[in-house]
Amino acid sequence: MPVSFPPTFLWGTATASYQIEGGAQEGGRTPSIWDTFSHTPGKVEGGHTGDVAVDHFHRRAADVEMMAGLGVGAYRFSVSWPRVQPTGRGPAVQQGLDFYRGLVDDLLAKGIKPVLTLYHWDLPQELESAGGWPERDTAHRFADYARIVADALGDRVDMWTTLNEPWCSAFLGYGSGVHAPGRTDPVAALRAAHHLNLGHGLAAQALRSTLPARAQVSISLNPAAVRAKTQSPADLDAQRRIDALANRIFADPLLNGTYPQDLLADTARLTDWSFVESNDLAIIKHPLDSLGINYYSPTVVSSATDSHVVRNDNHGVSDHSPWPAADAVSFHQAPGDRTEMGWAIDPTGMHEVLMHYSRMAPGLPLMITENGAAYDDKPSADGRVHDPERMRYLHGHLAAVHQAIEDGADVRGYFLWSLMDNFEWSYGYTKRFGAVYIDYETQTRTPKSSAYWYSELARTGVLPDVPVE
Ligand code: IFM
Repeated sequence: MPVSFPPTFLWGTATASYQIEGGAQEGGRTPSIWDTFSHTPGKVEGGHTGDVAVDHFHRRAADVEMMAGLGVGAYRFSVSWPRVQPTGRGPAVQQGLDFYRGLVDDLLAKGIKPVLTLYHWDLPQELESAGGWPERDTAHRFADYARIVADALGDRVDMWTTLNEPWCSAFLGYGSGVHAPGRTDPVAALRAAHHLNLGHGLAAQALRSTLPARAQVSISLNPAAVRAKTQSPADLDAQRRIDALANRIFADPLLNGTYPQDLLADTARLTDWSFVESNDLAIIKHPLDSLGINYYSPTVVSSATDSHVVRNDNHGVSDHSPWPAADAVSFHQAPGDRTEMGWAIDPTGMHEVLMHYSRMAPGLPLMITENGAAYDDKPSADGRVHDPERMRYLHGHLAAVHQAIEDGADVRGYFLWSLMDNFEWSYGYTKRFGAVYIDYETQTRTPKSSAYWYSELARTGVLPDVPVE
C-alpha cells in the first residue's frame, strides 16, 4: 500500500538566521549572543563563526530559486532580532526589515509559503549584557520586537512562530553553557525558561493585536521522548524528573496555564520560583493556532545509582549539566544506529511525541517544524552527493508521522531540517544536516539525493521508497 499524506499536508524545509545568513556586520546589524560566543576561543569547534555562514544574506534570491526548483511548498526561516532591531530596543532598521520583506516577496512569487520564526537563539548581545533571558525585561523587549516584525510583514506572512526550542535557549544557554551565552547557572536556566514562556505569551498577544485574523500563531518545542532504562521505581522517577524539565516546563504553562507541581518540588532547593508573577501563567496560556514539534532522537535515563552510566545526553559536552537539580539521573545511549551527531535513530519517538501532544491538546493542529539528520556527506566522483542514510532516516520518521495521522493525530505539515548544510552551533560547520550540500570554500550549492527524493514526496504526497544508490 502506498503511504499517502493528506492533499493539504504542507511540505517544507527549514533554516535559521544565524546558521545561514552571514552578513554579520552589514545593514546595521549588531552582535547577537551567538556572535559573541562563537568569537570566544574554545566555544565552537574549529573556531567557526556565523560571520559568513552560507552567505544567504547575499544569495537570498538564488536560494529561493533553488527552493523553487525543488518544488517544496513552504519555507520556515527565522528573523535575526539584531538585524531588524539592533541592540534589542528602540526603532527598527529599515534595511533589516527590507531583507526579510524581499525574502518573503521572492518566496511568494515562487508560490512558496513563508513560515516565520521570530526567535531562533540570536538574542541581541546588549540584552544579554543587561541580564538576558533570566531577566523579566527581556520578555517585554521580545514582545516589542514581535510587534515590529508583525507590523512590517503581517500583510504577507500568515504563519508565525514565536520561539524555536526554548528548552535549548534556557538549559543549553544558561545551564550547561554549550550554547550562547554560555552561562552555567541552574537558577538562571530556570528563570530563563519562565521568561521565555512569558516572552512567548506577550509576543503572542502582540502578534494577535497586530496581525490580520487569518494569521496563525505558534511556538516550536523540542519535546523529548524520555524513556526509563528499566521499569524500576528509581528509573521511572528519573524519567518523570527529566520529562518535567524537558517537556512539561513548557507544555504545561502553554497549554494548561500551570507549572507542574513535581517540577517545583524537584527544584525547590534551588529556587522558590518567586520570579513567576501573578498574571504570568494567564499570559503564557495564550491560545495557539498550532503547535510546532521538533523531533530528532529519544532520551534514555536511569537513576544515577545505575552502574552503566554514559555521560551523554545528546546535548554536547560540558562539566555542567543542563538539567537543574537532576544530579541523580544518568543518560544512556539509546540502542540502534546513530547519525553523525551520535543521536540514536528511533522513529517510534516521533510517533510517541505526536500522540502525546494530540492527547494533551485535543483540537490543536500539530506541525513537525524540524526533523532530519546529520551525515558526513561528500561529493562523489560523479559530482553528485549521495546520502542514502539521510533518505532512510527521513523515510522512517515520515512513516511514523503517517502512522500518527492514521492513529488520530492532527498533523498538518512537515519541515525538513535543513534546507542546506549550515552552522551547527557549537559544532560549527562540522555537521551537515542539509538536503543541499554546501562547499564552504566556494559556497556552491549541490542538492543531495535526499533533496530530489524529498522533492518527489512534496510533489506527490506519497512516500517514495529509498532508492538503492
Ligand atoms: O540545527 C539545529 C536547529 O537550529 C535547532 N534544532 C536542532 C537542529 C539540529 O541540531
